[in-house]
Amino acid sequence: MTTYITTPIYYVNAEPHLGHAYTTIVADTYSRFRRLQGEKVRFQTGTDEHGDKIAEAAAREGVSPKEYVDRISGMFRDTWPLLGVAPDNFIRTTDAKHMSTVQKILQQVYDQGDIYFDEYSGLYCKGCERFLTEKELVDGKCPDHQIAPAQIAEQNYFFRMSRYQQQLIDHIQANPEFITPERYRNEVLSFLSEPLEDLCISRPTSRLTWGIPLPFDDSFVTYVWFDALINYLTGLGYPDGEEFESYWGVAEHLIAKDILKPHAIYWPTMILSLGLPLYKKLHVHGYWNVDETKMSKSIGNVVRPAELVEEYGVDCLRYFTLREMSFGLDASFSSESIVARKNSDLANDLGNLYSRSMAMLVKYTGGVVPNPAADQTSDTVLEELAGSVLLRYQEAMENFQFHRALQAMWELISLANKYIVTNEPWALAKDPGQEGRLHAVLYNLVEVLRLLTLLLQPVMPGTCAKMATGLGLEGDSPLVNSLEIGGGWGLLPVGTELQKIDALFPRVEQKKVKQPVQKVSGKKKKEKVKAEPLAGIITFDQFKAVELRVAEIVAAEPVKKSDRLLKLTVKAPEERVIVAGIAEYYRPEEIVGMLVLIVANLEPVRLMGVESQGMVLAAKMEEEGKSRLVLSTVSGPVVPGSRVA
Ligand code: ME8
Repeated sequence: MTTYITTPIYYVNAEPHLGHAYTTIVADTYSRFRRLQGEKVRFQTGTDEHGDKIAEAAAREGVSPKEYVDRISGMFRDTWPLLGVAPDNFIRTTDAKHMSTVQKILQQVYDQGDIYFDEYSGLYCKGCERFLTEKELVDGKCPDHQIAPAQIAEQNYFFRMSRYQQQLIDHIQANPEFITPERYRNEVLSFLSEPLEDLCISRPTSRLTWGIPLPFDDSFVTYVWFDALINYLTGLGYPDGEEFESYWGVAEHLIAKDILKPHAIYWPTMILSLGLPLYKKLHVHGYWNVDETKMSKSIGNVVRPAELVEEYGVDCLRYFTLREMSFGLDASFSSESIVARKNSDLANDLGNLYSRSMAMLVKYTGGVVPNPAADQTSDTVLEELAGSVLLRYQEAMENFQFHRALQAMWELISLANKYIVTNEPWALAKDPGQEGRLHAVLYNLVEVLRLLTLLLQPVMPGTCAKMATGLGLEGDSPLVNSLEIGGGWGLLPVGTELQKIDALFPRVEQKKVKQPVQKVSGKKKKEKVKAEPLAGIITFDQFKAVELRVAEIVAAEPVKKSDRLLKLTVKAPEERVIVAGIAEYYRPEEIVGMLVLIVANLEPVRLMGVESQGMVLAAKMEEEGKSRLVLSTVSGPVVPGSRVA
């Protein structure tokens, strides 16, 4: 099996930011995952170097376009290794090979009558480098660039896109996986329900010279999109390269929704005109936003990936982006969210599991993988969950559901951390009669670490290389490099000597959030206070006034005439009733017996006719655009009524 995965080739009119980093990290992670599955993989990225935007950026800097594109393309190329990204090919549209193939393709399409000369007038957006239709405008402006497009009339060459409209519709309808997630497929089909206009594919040299000359009329250069999309072929050595043979049939393109139309409409119609099979899949993701606005170089609100790597580490950045964004939807960047992920998911959950387990192995077995065979009371809880996590992981990774794959792995991490607490290896170690059991518990833990090293490798390759060293494995051992060989249980050889390694994820301090300052102004003007997250700093005495307790839910039932509320009877330690807005997330029977945290000294309130004597604490999560409440609980058995300090 083979995989060919591409990113967009990025415009070199500004340096790389988190948006570019995300797409490229996804492509890198996916190609590493396919390699773990034993596939032959080709991963291509590169830079898009012709067109108005680039010519203008060079002019602004007072350098020749060539000098300019060499410099910025170099910045993109140099950024990828900093992010642990290792493409197999980096293509530039100024490469001689690419330029000559684009000309050959243009000639072929022209000769077969799919390109004609005509006069055109339309609304042109420089930011998009394409003509927009009236329908695409919002308040007369391009929604992506917030500028009104210019009315341009000129004679140009056109590609007969309309000729392939029906064939494209049929293909999309017959292949539900062609464009995913589904919302983007629907968007494309809805666009295609109107008659498709032909595509203007030239620019007169009187207006732009920085482009590939048309082979049949040198008073024009090629429209940048017609030039750029062809990179996916030229990067494989089309038409007669060996790579073209092996990889074109399995091409998967990865983009954000900003360039859906060129990839889902221009490109497939171009491919059909060339008489080639269509690409296999188009994967479309959402935007990284800062303060609700798309991160973009033209808006100027960019986050630089190299700086994030410096501050948080490369694997933390990779993990954060893949975990935080549900593929297909928008996500927000903030330094608070990356710090929270690092401290909680990486340092606490994964880092602690690794360091605790390794420390116990050093202490109780001298750092040698013990033999679990003598255990008379063996348990399979970790093994069973590992099996189901492996299946869910593979399915999620194949479907670009990276956050789901990571959630599944974190279930295993969380169970392994609980397994330590419930099995108390330190107590087993005190009793010589329990040595067999101790060894089995430690073996199960070290085997979880090995599996995590295998599964996490596409996301955090550097960390996993360290973890493999710690487990006494060679970096290229199939036990941590092949899902087929390493995906089973009980594979880490007994007697393997573990190695000491540094902490995987040192914690980072959350920077102090500034208290929003409200200016008091004498004028009667309505003050617009910018919505900032409230730091909510309180004194210790204020905190002490809040009485938090552990409560056991002894009964639960829906509150009449409410979809949202459950009436809980809790013991804390006296019995009381609390009304909680959790009916959408929990069924009454599943929470009876649960130990939860409550605020015990709130003034009672009546909710839908029921008096509530307190409040249950829950974490609020945003998942796929919906929020969800998860009850907070305690990690071990606690007497109901205990104070939470
Ligand atoms: O469009 N959030 O190049 P480009 C998520 N040269 N991803 C983002 C993003 C954001 N805020 N901003 C950019 C071009 N991206 C053309 C492509 S391909 C034949 C030609 C990522 O530099 C995302 O992958 O504007 C998006 O599709 C791409 O950068 C656009 O890069």
